[in-house]
Amino acid sequence: MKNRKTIEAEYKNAVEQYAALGVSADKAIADLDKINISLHCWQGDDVAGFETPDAELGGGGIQVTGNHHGKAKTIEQLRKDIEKVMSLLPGKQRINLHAIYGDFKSEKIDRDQIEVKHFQSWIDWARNLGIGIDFNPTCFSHPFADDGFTLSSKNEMVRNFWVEHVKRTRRIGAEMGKQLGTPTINNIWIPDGSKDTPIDRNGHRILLKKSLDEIFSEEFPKEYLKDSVESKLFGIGSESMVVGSHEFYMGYAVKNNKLICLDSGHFHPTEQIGDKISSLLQFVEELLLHVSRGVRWDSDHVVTFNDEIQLIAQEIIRANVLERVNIGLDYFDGSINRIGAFVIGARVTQLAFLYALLEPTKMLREFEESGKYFERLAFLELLKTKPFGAVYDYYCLINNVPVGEDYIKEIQKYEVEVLIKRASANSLSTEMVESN
Ligand code: RNT
Ligand code: ZN
Repeated sequence: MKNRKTIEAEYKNAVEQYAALGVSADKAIADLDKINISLHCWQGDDVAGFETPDAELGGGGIQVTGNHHGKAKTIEQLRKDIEKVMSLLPGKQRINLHAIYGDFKSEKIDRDQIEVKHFQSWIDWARNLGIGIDFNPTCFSHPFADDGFTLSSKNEMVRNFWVEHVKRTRRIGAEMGKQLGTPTINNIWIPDGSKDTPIDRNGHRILLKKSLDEIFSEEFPKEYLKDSVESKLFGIGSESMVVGSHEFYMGYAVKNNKLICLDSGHFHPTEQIGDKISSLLQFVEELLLHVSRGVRWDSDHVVTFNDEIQLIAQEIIRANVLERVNIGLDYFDGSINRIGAFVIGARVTQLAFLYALLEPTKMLREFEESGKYFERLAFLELLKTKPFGAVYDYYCLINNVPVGEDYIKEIQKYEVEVLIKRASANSLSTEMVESN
Protein backbone atom coordinates (compact mmCIF):
# COMPACT_ATOMS: atom_id res chain seq x y z
CA MET A 1 0.00 0.00 0.00
CA LYS A 2 1.37 3.36 -1.03
CA ASN A 3 0.80 6.30 1.27
CA ARG A 4 -0.56 9.66 0.15
CA LYS A 5 2.85 11.32 0.35
CA THR A 6 4.46 8.78 -1.96
CA ILE A 7 1.62 9.00 -4.48
CA GLU A 8 1.84 12.78 -4.49
CA ALA A 9 5.61 12.74 -4.84
CA GLU A 10 5.44 10.29 -7.73
CA TYR A 11 2.78 12.41 -9.38
CA LYS A 12 4.93 15.53 -8.99
CA ASN A 13 7.75 13.72 -10.70
CA ALA A 14 5.42 12.60 -13.49
CA VAL A 15 4.12 16.15 -13.95
CA GLU A 16 7.71 17.30 -14.53
CA GLN A 17 8.52 14.51 -16.98
CA TYR A 18 5.41 15.21 -19.06
CA ALA A 19 5.92 18.97 -18.83
CA ALA A 20 9.33 18.45 -20.43
CA LEU A 21 7.40 17.06 -23.43
CA GLY A 22 5.01 20.00 -23.39
CA VAL A 23 2.15 17.96 -21.88
CA SER A 24 0.10 18.94 -18.84
CA ALA A 25 -0.72 15.98 -16.59
CA ASP A 26 -3.25 18.08 -14.69
CA LYS A 27 -5.13 18.75 -17.91
CA ALA A 28 -4.96 15.09 -18.89
CA ILE A 29 -6.61 14.17 -15.59
CA ALA A 30 -9.29 16.83 -16.04
CA ASP A 31 -10.03 15.52 -19.55
CA LEU A 32 -10.05 11.90 -18.40
CA ASP A 33 -12.59 12.79 -15.76
CA LYS A 34 -15.06 13.81 -18.47
CA ILE A 35 -15.04 10.33 -20.02
CA ASN A 36 -17.93 8.13 -18.92
CA ILE A 37 -17.57 4.43 -19.53
CA SER A 38 -20.76 2.45 -19.91
CA LEU A 39 -20.49 -0.65 -17.72
CA HIS A 40 -22.14 -3.67 -19.30
CA CYS A 41 -24.34 -5.22 -16.60
CA TRP A 42 -24.04 -8.64 -18.26
CA GLN A 43 -20.47 -9.18 -17.02
CA GLY A 44 -22.08 -9.55 -13.57
CA ASP A 45 -24.09 -12.70 -14.30
CA ASP A 46 -22.79 -14.26 -17.52
CA VAL A 47 -25.54 -12.67 -19.68
CA ALA A 48 -28.31 -14.56 -17.84
CA GLY A 49 -30.76 -11.80 -16.91
CA PHE A 50 -33.86 -12.06 -14.73
CA GLU A 51 -36.59 -13.51 -16.89
CA THR A 52 -36.51 -16.72 -14.88
CA PRO A 53 -34.52 -17.50 -11.72
CA ASP A 54 -32.28 -19.96 -13.53
CA ALA A 55 -31.93 -18.13 -16.86
CA GLU A 56 -28.80 -18.80 -18.90
CA LEU A 57 -27.22 -17.36 -22.01
CA GLY A 58 -28.44 -19.42 -24.93
CA GLY A 59 -27.49 -19.53 -28.59
CA GLY A 60 -26.97 -16.38 -30.54
CA GLY A 61 -23.39 -17.01 -31.55
CA ILE A 62 -22.05 -15.77 -28.22
CA GLN A 63 -20.81 -17.85 -25.38
CA VAL A 64 -19.65 -17.45 -21.84
CA THR A 65 -17.42 -19.86 -19.99
CA GLY A 66 -16.48 -20.22 -16.35
CA ASN A 67 -18.25 -21.01 -13.16
CA HIS A 68 -16.76 -18.75 -10.54
CA HIS A 69 -18.86 -18.84 -7.39
CA GLY A 70 -21.32 -16.22 -6.25
CA LYS A 71 -22.67 -14.94 -9.55
CA ALA A 72 -25.50 -12.45 -9.14
CA LYS A 73 -28.85 -14.21 -9.38
CA THR A 74 -31.16 -11.40 -8.42
CA ILE A 75 -31.51 -7.78 -9.35
CA GLU A 76 -30.48 -6.77 -5.81
CA GLN A 77 -27.32 -8.86 -6.00
CA LEU A 78 -26.38 -7.48 -9.40
CA ARG A 79 -26.93 -3.90 -8.27
CA LYS A 80 -24.85 -4.51 -5.16
CA ASP A 81 -22.04 -5.95 -7.30
CA ILE A 82 -22.14 -3.04 -9.72
CA GLU A 83 -22.13 -0.54 -6.87
CA LYS A 84 -19.04 -2.31 -5.57
CA VAL A 85 -17.44 -2.02 -9.01
CA MET A 86 -18.23 1.68 -9.17
CA SER A 87 -16.78 2.24 -5.70
CA LEU A 88 -13.46 0.96 -7.06
CA LEU A 89 -13.40 3.20 -10.13
CA PRO A 90 -12.43 6.85 -10.30
CA GLY A 91 -14.73 9.13 -12.29
CA LYS A 92 -18.32 8.60 -13.34
CA GLN A 93 -19.71 5.66 -15.27
CA ARG A 94 -22.98 4.71 -16.94
CA ILE A 95 -24.82 1.42 -16.74
CA ASN A 96 -25.61 -0.61 -19.83
CA LEU A 97 -28.66 -2.87 -19.50
CA HIS A 98 -30.08 -5.59 -21.68
CA ALA A 99 -33.84 -6.09 -21.97
CA ILE A 100 -33.65 -9.42 -20.08
CA TYR A 101 -32.55 -7.54 -16.94
CA GLY A 102 -35.97 -6.06 -16.22
CA ASP A 103 -37.47 -6.06 -12.75
CA PHE A 104 -40.06 -8.69 -13.67
CA LYS A 105 -40.88 -9.63 -10.06
CA SER A 106 -41.22 -13.33 -10.92
CA GLU A 107 -43.91 -12.60 -13.50
CA LYS A 108 -43.45 -14.22 -16.91
CA ILE A 109 -43.10 -11.29 -19.28
CA ASP A 110 -42.21 -12.22 -22.84
CA ARG A 111 -39.95 -9.96 -24.87
CA ASP A 112 -42.83 -8.49 -26.86
CA GLN A 113 -44.52 -7.44 -23.62
CA ILE A 114 -41.83 -5.44 -21.82
CA GLU A 115 -42.73 -1.96 -20.63
CA VAL A 116 -41.19 1.00 -18.85
CA LYS A 117 -42.58 -0.24 -15.55
CA HIS A 118 -40.26 -3.25 -15.72
CA PHE A 119 -37.28 -0.89 -15.78
CA GLN A 120 -38.51 1.84 -13.47
CA SER A 121 -36.57 0.49 -10.50
CA TRP A 122 -33.38 0.59 -12.60
CA ILE A 123 -34.12 4.19 -13.56
CA ASP A 124 -34.63 5.09 -9.90
CA TRP A 125 -31.46 3.26 -8.94
CA ALA A 126 -29.49 5.10 -11.63
CA ARG A 127 -30.96 8.44 -10.60
CA ASN A 128 -29.82 7.84 -7.04
CA LEU A 129 -26.31 7.16 -8.25
CA GLY A 130 -26.42 10.13 -10.63
CA ILE A 131 -25.65 8.01 -13.69
CA GLY A 132 -27.19 7.44 -17.13
CA ILE A 133 -28.46 4.19 -18.61
CA ASP A 134 -27.79 2.59 -21.98
CA PHE A 135 -30.01 -0.16 -23.28
CA ASN A 136 -30.17 -3.15 -25.66
CA PRO A 137 -32.90 -5.36 -27.06
CA THR A 138 -32.15 -9.01 -26.29
CA CYS A 139 -32.62 -11.00 -29.50
CA PHE A 140 -31.05 -14.24 -28.21
CA SER A 141 -31.60 -16.74 -25.37
CA HIS A 142 -35.17 -17.24 -26.55
CA PRO A 143 -37.01 -20.05 -28.39
CA PHE A 144 -37.76 -17.64 -31.26
CA ALA A 145 -34.04 -17.20 -31.81
CA ASP A 146 -33.25 -20.89 -31.83
CA ASP A 147 -33.19 -21.31 -35.61
CA GLY A 148 -30.67 -18.51 -35.92
CA PHE A 149 -32.89 -15.78 -37.36
CA THR A 150 -34.71 -12.95 -35.58
CA LEU A 151 -35.21 -9.60 -37.32
CA SER A 152 -34.27 -11.24 -40.62
CA SER A 153 -36.45 -14.32 -40.14
CA LYS A 154 -38.52 -15.56 -43.05
CA ASN A 155 -41.14 -16.62 -40.54
CA GLU A 156 -43.35 -13.52 -40.41
CA MET A 157 -44.67 -14.33 -36.94
CA VAL A 158 -41.13 -14.59 -35.59
CA ARG A 159 -39.93 -11.47 -37.41
CA ASN A 160 -42.89 -9.45 -36.11
CA PHE A 161 -42.25 -10.68 -32.58
CA TRP A 162 -38.70 -9.31 -32.68
CA VAL A 163 -39.72 -6.08 -34.37
CA GLU A 164 -42.19 -5.51 -31.54
CA HIS A 165 -39.51 -6.32 -28.96
CA VAL A 166 -37.03 -3.84 -30.39
CA LYS A 167 -39.70 -1.16 -30.78
CA ARG A 168 -40.47 -1.54 -27.11
CA THR A 169 -36.81 -1.23 -26.12
CA ARG A 170 -36.67 2.09 -27.97
CA ARG A 171 -39.72 3.39 -26.10
CA ILE A 172 -38.27 2.24 -22.80
CA GLY A 173 -34.86 3.67 -23.70
CA ALA A 174 -36.37 7.04 -24.57
CA GLU A 175 -38.14 7.13 -21.21
CA MET A 176 -34.89 6.25 -19.42
CA GLY A 177 -33.14 9.09 -21.20
CA LYS A 178 -35.98 11.49 -20.47
CA GLN A 179 -36.16 10.69 -16.79
CA LEU A 180 -32.41 10.71 -16.27
CA GLY A 181 -31.64 13.77 -18.37
CA THR A 182 -29.00 12.02 -20.47
CA PRO A 183 -29.75 10.22 -23.74
CA THR A 184 -29.94 6.44 -23.63
CA ILE A 185 -28.15 4.66 -26.44
CA ASN A 186 -30.24 1.72 -27.57
CA ASN A 187 -27.93 -0.66 -29.40
CA ILE A 188 -29.29 -3.30 -31.73
CA TRP A 189 -27.26 -6.44 -32.16
CA ILE A 190 -28.89 -9.58 -33.54
CA PRO A 191 -27.34 -13.03 -33.91
CA ASP A 192 -28.85 -13.78 -37.32
CA GLY A 193 -26.68 -15.87 -39.55
CA SER A 194 -26.01 -19.32 -40.80
CA LYS A 195 -23.60 -22.09 -39.96
CA ASP A 196 -23.26 -23.36 -43.49
CA THR A 197 -23.28 -21.73 -46.90
CA PRO A 198 -26.62 -20.01 -47.37
CA ILE A 199 -28.33 -19.58 -50.73
CA ASP A 200 -30.40 -16.51 -49.94
CA ARG A 201 -28.16 -14.00 -48.20
CA ASN A 202 -29.96 -11.30 -50.11
CA GLY A 203 -33.42 -12.38 -48.91
CA HIS A 204 -32.39 -12.18 -45.25
CA ARG A 205 -30.76 -8.79 -45.74
CA ILE A 206 -33.88 -7.43 -47.44
CA LEU A 207 -35.85 -8.59 -44.40
CA LEU A 208 -33.40 -7.09 -41.91
CA LYS A 209 -33.60 -3.75 -43.68
CA LYS A 210 -37.38 -3.94 -43.69
CA SER A 211 -37.46 -4.74 -39.95
CA LEU A 212 -35.13 -1.85 -39.13
CA ASP A 213 -37.24 0.55 -41.18
CA GLU A 214 -40.31 -0.58 -39.26
CA ILE A 215 -38.50 -0.26 -35.94
CA PHE A 216 -37.18 3.22 -36.66
CA SER A 217 -40.46 4.54 -38.08
CA GLU A 218 -41.24 5.85 -34.61
CA GLU A 219 -39.24 8.96 -33.77
CA PHE A 220 -37.88 10.10 -30.44
CA PRO A 221 -36.04 13.28 -29.47
CA LYS A 222 -32.27 12.90 -29.64
CA GLU A 223 -31.96 14.19 -26.08
CA TYR A 224 -33.75 11.06 -24.92
CA LEU A 225 -32.70 8.31 -27.27
CA LYS A 226 -29.90 7.51 -29.68
CA ASP A 227 -30.06 4.42 -31.86
CA SER A 228 -27.07 2.35 -32.77
CA VAL A 229 -26.51 -0.80 -34.82
CA GLU A 230 -23.78 -3.37 -34.25
CA SER A 231 -22.30 -5.65 -36.89
CA LYS A 232 -20.31 -8.84 -36.58
CA LEU A 233 -18.09 -10.88 -38.84
CA PHE A 234 -19.06 -14.32 -37.55
CA GLY A 235 -20.25 -16.17 -34.46
CA ILE A 236 -20.47 -19.72 -33.22
CA GLY A 237 -23.08 -21.28 -35.48
CA SER A 238 -22.99 -18.34 -37.87
CA GLU A 239 -19.58 -19.01 -39.37
CA SER A 240 -20.63 -18.84 -43.00
CA MET A 241 -22.81 -15.74 -43.00
CA VAL A 242 -23.90 -13.03 -40.61
CA VAL A 243 -26.87 -11.08 -41.93
CA GLY A 244 -25.93 -7.87 -40.11
CA SER A 245 -22.43 -7.55 -41.52
CA HIS A 246 -20.26 -4.43 -41.25
CA GLU A 247 -21.14 -3.32 -44.78
CA PHE A 248 -24.83 -3.84 -44.12
CA TYR A 249 -24.98 -1.69 -41.00
CA MET A 250 -22.49 0.86 -42.25
CA GLY A 251 -24.73 1.44 -45.23
CA TYR A 252 -27.82 1.52 -43.07
CA ALA A 253 -26.34 3.89 -40.50
CA VAL A 254 -24.90 6.31 -43.05
CA LYS A 255 -28.14 6.46 -44.98
CA ASN A 256 -30.37 6.78 -41.92
CA ASN A 257 -28.09 8.72 -39.63
CA LYS A 258 -27.78 6.11 -36.91
CA LEU A 259 -24.85 5.43 -34.64
CA ILE A 260 -22.53 2.61 -35.65
CA CYS A 261 -21.36 0.34 -32.86
CA LEU A 262 -17.85 -1.04 -33.30
CA ASP A 263 -17.09 -4.08 -31.17
CA SER A 264 -13.38 -4.90 -31.03
CA GLY A 265 -14.14 -8.63 -31.26
CA HIS A 266 -16.24 -8.43 -34.41
CA PHE A 267 -13.74 -8.10 -37.22
CA HIS A 268 -10.93 -10.08 -38.77
CA PRO A 269 -8.35 -10.76 -36.05
CA THR A 270 -5.80 -8.37 -37.53
CA GLU A 271 -8.33 -5.61 -38.17
CA GLN A 272 -8.30 -2.90 -35.50
CA ILE A 273 -11.41 -0.87 -34.78
CA GLY A 274 -9.23 2.08 -33.80
CA ASP A 275 -8.46 2.52 -37.48
CA LYS A 276 -12.15 2.68 -38.37
CA ILE A 277 -13.05 5.60 -36.11
CA SER A 278 -11.84 8.47 -38.28
CA SER A 279 -13.23 6.75 -41.38
CA LEU A 280 -16.75 6.36 -40.08
CA LEU A 281 -16.87 9.76 -38.42
CA GLN A 282 -16.62 11.36 -41.86
CA PHE A 283 -20.10 9.98 -42.51
CA VAL A 284 -22.00 9.49 -39.23
CA GLU A 285 -22.39 11.87 -36.31
CA GLU A 286 -21.55 9.48 -33.52
CA LEU A 287 -20.15 6.06 -32.77
CA LEU A 288 -20.59 3.58 -29.97
CA LEU A 289 -17.70 1.35 -28.96
CA HIS A 290 -17.93 -2.09 -27.44
CA VAL A 291 -14.47 -2.39 -26.00
CA SER A 292 -13.65 -6.06 -25.78
CA ARG A 293 -10.76 -8.47 -26.32
CA GLY A 294 -11.06 -11.29 -28.76
CA VAL A 295 -8.64 -14.16 -28.35
CA ARG A 296 -8.59 -16.17 -31.59
CA TRP A 297 -12.31 -15.44 -32.01
CA ASP A 298 -14.91 -13.08 -30.61
CA SER A 299 -14.32 -14.57 -27.19
CA ASP A 300 -15.11 -11.49 -25.09
CA HIS A 301 -12.07 -11.72 -22.83
CA VAL A 302 -11.48 -9.09 -20.15
CA VAL A 303 -9.96 -5.99 -21.71
CA THR A 304 -6.22 -5.62 -21.12
CA PHE A 305 -3.78 -2.82 -21.91
CA ASN A 306 -2.95 -4.05 -25.41
CA ASP A 307 -2.21 -2.36 -28.72
CA GLU A 308 -5.86 -2.43 -29.73
CA ILE A 309 -7.16 -0.44 -26.75
CA GLN A 310 -4.26 1.98 -27.05
CA LEU A 311 -5.02 2.66 -30.70
CA ILE A 312 -8.70 3.18 -29.97
CA ALA A 313 -7.97 5.79 -27.32
CA GLN A 314 -5.20 7.45 -29.34
CA GLU A 315 -7.35 7.77 -32.43
CA ILE A 316 -10.18 9.38 -30.46
CA ILE A 317 -7.89 11.82 -28.66
CA ARG A 318 -5.72 12.62 -31.68
CA ALA A 319 -8.76 13.35 -33.82
CA ASN A 320 -10.37 15.29 -30.95
CA VAL A 321 -13.65 13.42 -31.29
CA LEU A 322 -14.35 12.40 -27.70
CA GLU A 323 -17.76 14.04 -27.83
CA ARG A 324 -18.78 11.92 -30.79
CA VAL A 325 -17.65 8.56 -29.49
CA ASN A 326 -19.58 6.74 -26.77
CA ILE A 327 -17.52 4.20 -24.88
CA GLY A 328 -18.94 0.97 -23.52
CA LEU A 329 -17.42 -2.31 -22.45
CA ASP A 330 -18.50 -5.70 -23.77
CA TYR A 331 -16.94 -8.85 -22.40
CA PHE A 332 -18.08 -11.60 -20.10
CA ASP A 333 -15.77 -13.86 -18.19
CA GLY A 334 -17.29 -16.18 -15.61
CA SER A 335 -14.00 -17.92 -14.85
CA ILE A 336 -12.63 -15.27 -12.50
CA ASN A 337 -14.16 -13.04 -9.88
CA ARG A 338 -16.75 -11.16 -11.96
CA ILE A 339 -16.42 -7.92 -10.03
CA GLY A 340 -12.68 -8.10 -10.53
CA ALA A 341 -13.19 -8.68 -14.25
CA PHE A 342 -15.33 -5.56 -14.44
CA VAL A 343 -12.80 -3.43 -12.59
CA ILE A 344 -9.76 -4.62 -14.54
CA GLY A 345 -11.37 -3.84 -17.90
CA ALA A 346 -12.79 -0.49 -16.82
CA ARG A 347 -9.55 0.68 -15.23
CA VAL A 348 -7.52 -0.43 -18.22
CA THR A 349 -9.84 1.47 -20.55
CA GLN A 350 -9.40 4.61 -18.46
CA LEU A 351 -5.67 4.04 -18.43
CA ALA A 352 -5.61 3.81 -22.21
CA PHE A 353 -7.39 7.14 -22.49
CA LEU A 354 -5.05 8.69 -19.96
CA TYR A 355 -2.07 7.35 -21.90
CA ALA A 356 -3.45 8.95 -25.06
CA LEU A 357 -4.16 12.23 -23.25
CA LEU A 358 -0.55 12.32 -22.05
CA GLU A 359 0.82 12.09 -25.58
CA PRO A 360 2.65 15.09 -27.07
CA THR A 361 0.45 14.82 -30.14
CA LYS A 362 1.35 18.18 -31.60
CA MET A 363 5.06 17.40 -31.54
CA LEU A 364 4.51 13.97 -33.08
CA ARG A 365 2.34 15.43 -35.82
CA GLU A 366 5.06 17.97 -36.62
CA PHE A 367 7.61 15.18 -36.93
CA GLU A 368 5.24 13.42 -39.27
CA GLU A 369 4.57 16.45 -41.41
CA SER A 370 8.26 17.14 -41.81
CA GLY A 371 9.10 13.56 -42.66
CA LYS A 372 10.96 12.90 -39.40
CA TYR A 373 9.73 9.34 -39.08
CA PHE A 374 12.68 8.16 -37.01
CA GLU A 375 11.96 10.82 -34.38
CA ARG A 376 8.23 9.98 -34.47
CA LEU A 377 8.90 6.30 -33.81
CA ALA A 378 11.56 6.98 -31.18
CA PHE A 379 9.23 9.18 -29.15
CA LEU A 380 6.32 6.75 -29.49
CA GLU A 381 8.55 4.11 -27.92
CA LEU A 382 9.95 6.44 -25.22
CA LEU A 383 6.40 7.29 -24.14
CA LYS A 384 5.86 3.68 -23.17
CA THR A 385 8.21 4.03 -20.21
CA LYS A 386 6.97 7.41 -19.00
CA PRO A 387 5.20 7.37 -15.61
CA PHE A 388 1.56 7.37 -16.74
CA GLY A 389 0.81 4.87 -13.95
CA ALA A 390 1.75 7.51 -11.39
CA VAL A 391 -0.73 9.90 -12.99
CA TYR A 392 -3.49 7.27 -12.83
CA ASP A 393 -2.63 6.55 -9.18
CA TYR A 394 -2.99 10.22 -8.39
CA TYR A 395 -6.32 10.34 -10.24
CA CYS A 396 -7.53 7.47 -8.02
CA LEU A 397 -6.22 9.21 -4.92
CA ILE A 398 -8.08 12.46 -5.55
CA ASN A 399 -11.24 10.45 -6.24
CA ASN A 400 -10.93 8.53 -2.98
CA VAL A 401 -10.81 5.14 -4.62
CA PRO A 402 -8.15 2.48 -3.96
CA VAL A 403 -4.81 3.20 -5.59
CA GLY A 404 -2.85 0.59 -7.55
CA GLU A 405 -3.04 -2.93 -6.20
CA ASP A 406 -5.14 -1.80 -3.23
CA TYR A 407 -8.31 -2.52 -5.18
CA ILE A 408 -7.40 -6.21 -5.27
CA LYS A 409 -7.73 -6.46 -1.50
CA GLU A 410 -11.15 -4.85 -1.68
CA ILE A 411 -12.32 -7.43 -4.16
CA GLN A 412 -10.86 -10.26 -2.11
CA LYS A 413 -12.77 -8.93 0.89
CA TYR A 414 -15.99 -8.79 -1.13
CA GLU A 415 -15.37 -12.32 -2.30
CA VAL A 416 -15.23 -13.56 1.30
CA GLU A 417 -17.94 -11.35 2.75
CA VAL A 418 -20.46 -11.51 -0.08
CA LEU A 419 -19.73 -13.94 -2.91
CA ILE A 420 -18.82 -17.03 -0.92
CA LYS A 421 -21.85 -16.56 1.36
CA ARG A 422 -24.03 -15.99 -1.68
CA ALA A 423 -22.71 -19.13 -3.33
CA SER A 424 -23.52 -21.30 -0.33
CA ALA A 425 -26.99 -19.71 0.00
CA ASN A 426 -27.56 -20.40 -3.70
CA SER A 427 -26.52 -24.04 -3.44
CA LEU A 428 -28.65 -24.46 -0.32
CA SER A 429 -31.73 -23.16 -2.12
CA THR A 430 -31.03 -25.44 -5.13
CA GLU A 431 -30.81 -28.39 -2.75
CA MET A 432 -34.11 -27.42 -1.21
CA VAL A 433 -35.77 -27.15 -4.62
CA GLU A 434 -34.31 -30.51 -5.60
CA SER A 435 -35.48 -32.26 -2.43
CA ASN A 436 -39.00 -30.85 -2.79
C1 RNT B 1 -22.43 -10.08 -29.49
C2 RNT B 1 -22.37 -8.60 -29.37
C3 RNT B 1 -23.31 -7.98 -28.38
C4 RNT B 1 -23.39 -8.75 -27.08
C5 RNT B 1 -24.18 -8.06 -26.00
C6 RNT B 1 -24.50 -8.99 -24.88
O1 RNT B 1 -21.48 -10.58 -30.31
O2 RNT B 1 -21.07 -8.20 -29.10
O3 RNT B 1 -22.97 -6.67 -28.18
O4 RNT B 1 -22.13 -9.04 -26.59
O5 RNT B 1 -25.29 -7.47 -26.54
ZN1 ZN C 1 -20.78 -6.11 -28.63
